[in-house]
Amino acid sequence: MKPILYSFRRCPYAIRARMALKIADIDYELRNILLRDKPVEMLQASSKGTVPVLVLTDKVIDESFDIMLWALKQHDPLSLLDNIDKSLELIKINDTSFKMALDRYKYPTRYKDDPTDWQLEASKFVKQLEYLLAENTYLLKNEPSLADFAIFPFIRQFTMPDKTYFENTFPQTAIWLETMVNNNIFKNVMPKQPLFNNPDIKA
Ligand SMILES: N[C@@H](CCC(=O)N[C@@H](CS)C(=O)NCC(=O)O)C(=O)O
Repeated sequence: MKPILYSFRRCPYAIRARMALKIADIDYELRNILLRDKPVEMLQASSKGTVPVLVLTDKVIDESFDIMLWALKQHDPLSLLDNIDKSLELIKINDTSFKMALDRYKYPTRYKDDPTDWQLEASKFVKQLEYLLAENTYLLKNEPSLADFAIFPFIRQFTMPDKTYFENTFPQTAIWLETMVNNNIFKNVMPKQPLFNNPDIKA
């Protein structure tokens, strides 16, 4: 059986998982879903109800970073698993304090907070990236590491509420993001695909 990936196209966690599977050249069945219409098969595999979920013959992996690690352990042509300590540090901040602030900045009505406070809070991490990107083309060296692939889908979301603020405040990060979104690996995993629950519709 091929691995099955439940995924929502625009989800940054699902994007990082799809990119790792692509880099590792893993042949898998993509089950493209909408968060408001989760397939029973997915919820049976993982009751958490989040994407991505990777179903393998012997186990289910329902954390995006673990899917990245699993994929790259199969095949790691870009040597992304070499010296990952610094990547791990950045990814941890991305996935915890930055993601929390990002959600509150992006959905102010959902959280009933002042989005400017959360813009400032989320900006602390982006500022850290900006310093790193003053040193190298990518976050940790002059070629992409695991951190670049794991983090940029979230920075892409950070640009959405106020692109001008992002570009003016973080010019190096803006250049880096542009490079990452123009990378063929990202482009390859982003086209709309038929929905698993409704194959006549592409989303
Ligand atoms: N820690 C999880 C988080 C995954 C996650 O929160 N995904 C969001 C979509 S971006 C989700 O599925 N949310 C469930 C929902 O909105 O119903 C991971 O890294 O895979």
